[in-house]
Amino acid sequence: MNAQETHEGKGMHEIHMKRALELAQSAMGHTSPNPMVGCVAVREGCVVAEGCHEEYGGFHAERNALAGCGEEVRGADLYVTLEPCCHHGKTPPCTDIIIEKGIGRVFVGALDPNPKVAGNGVRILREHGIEVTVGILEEECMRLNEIFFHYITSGAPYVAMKYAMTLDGKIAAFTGDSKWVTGEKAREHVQLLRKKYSAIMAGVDTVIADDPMLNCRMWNGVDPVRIICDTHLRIPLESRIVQTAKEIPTMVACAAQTVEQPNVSKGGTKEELLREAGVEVIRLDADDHVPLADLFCELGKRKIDSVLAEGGGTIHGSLLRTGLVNRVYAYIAPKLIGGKEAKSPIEGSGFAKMDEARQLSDIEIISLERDFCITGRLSGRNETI
Ligand code: AOF
Ligand code: ZN
Repeated sequence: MNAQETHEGKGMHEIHMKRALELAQSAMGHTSPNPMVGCVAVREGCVVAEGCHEEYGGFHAERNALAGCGEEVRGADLYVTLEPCCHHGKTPPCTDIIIEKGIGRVFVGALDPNPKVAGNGVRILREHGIEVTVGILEEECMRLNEIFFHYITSGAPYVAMKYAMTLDGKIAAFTGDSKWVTGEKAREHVQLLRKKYSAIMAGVDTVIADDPMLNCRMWNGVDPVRIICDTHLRIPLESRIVQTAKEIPTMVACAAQTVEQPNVSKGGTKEELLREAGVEVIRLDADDHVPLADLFCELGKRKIDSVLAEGGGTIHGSLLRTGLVNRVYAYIAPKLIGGKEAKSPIEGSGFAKMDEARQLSDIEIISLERDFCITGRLSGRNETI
């Protein structure tokens, strides 16, 4: 094999795109609702520049890679995980800097579904005589940004349902004891999800029972926005979530019809007291439950691109019926606890027939010491709840 072939082989394109993917992923948790994007410039087989989109509002991957470069990138090949943008957003178009620096060829992972880009980035580059190839490691590039792809095309957050259960399908013992179903490694993996997802959702019963923080406790972590579904505003003012609402964004969703008496001793209504504590109260048009589809719509408007539901069985039961769940993460501990009264991860009334069961696709099984995480995609079917 001569040097030219080594540089040109399909394998080489994939190696460079893999590096670009690695760079993209290094910014996980910091770019939302923007995508994670990585970029590598290669000349004569050597990497001469690289960068990624580091944070929302900051420069894009291409500008971060190329801005400080001169002659060394003239005529180079550029590998980008997402189609370069061509619009003026918070930053100037990436197509400008690619043209300006004299890049020779561009290899793109996946096209950008943002209507402001959507093929126009590639078109503009080609109009300037730059050779563009689309689809290097396309599946990986799309999977990395499944949240962005969903949010930019629907305006609704990407929803994942997460739970941990024993091999006999229980999330706690019949006494309610649930610490811990899975081991440390599996619980560390959950922290990674909390970094990846912009928001975490739980029911008020979980707050009352466990007084959790629902934050991200990993190194270099990012706390998700906490969203509590609480039809009748029962959340305790003393709970750790309310007490830390000034430091970690927190929303409580309740039914519009929830009527509260002023709490004279505490100096206001529950809603007023929650707001004072830093909680955003979202009232939704319903009387005896939180309408989840409407809640997601409100969250989408607030630029929340993804929600990790770590609810109890009730919330998960409602979520399953909405048909709005995009992904499931089921953590499974190979242990048995038994008990008719022991809770399971998805309650509600359930579906009547096995052929109504929701089927997951693109299944991935992750081994986490003694435990497993089974994750897969769910595709939509709507029932309004
Ligand atoms: C790229 N490279 O690294 C990223 C891109 O408001 P702005 O200026 O940050 O633009 C955000 C949009 O730009 C986003 O919705 C997506 O379409 C694209 N993101 N494009 O060429 C990047 N982060
Ligand atoms: Zn850009």
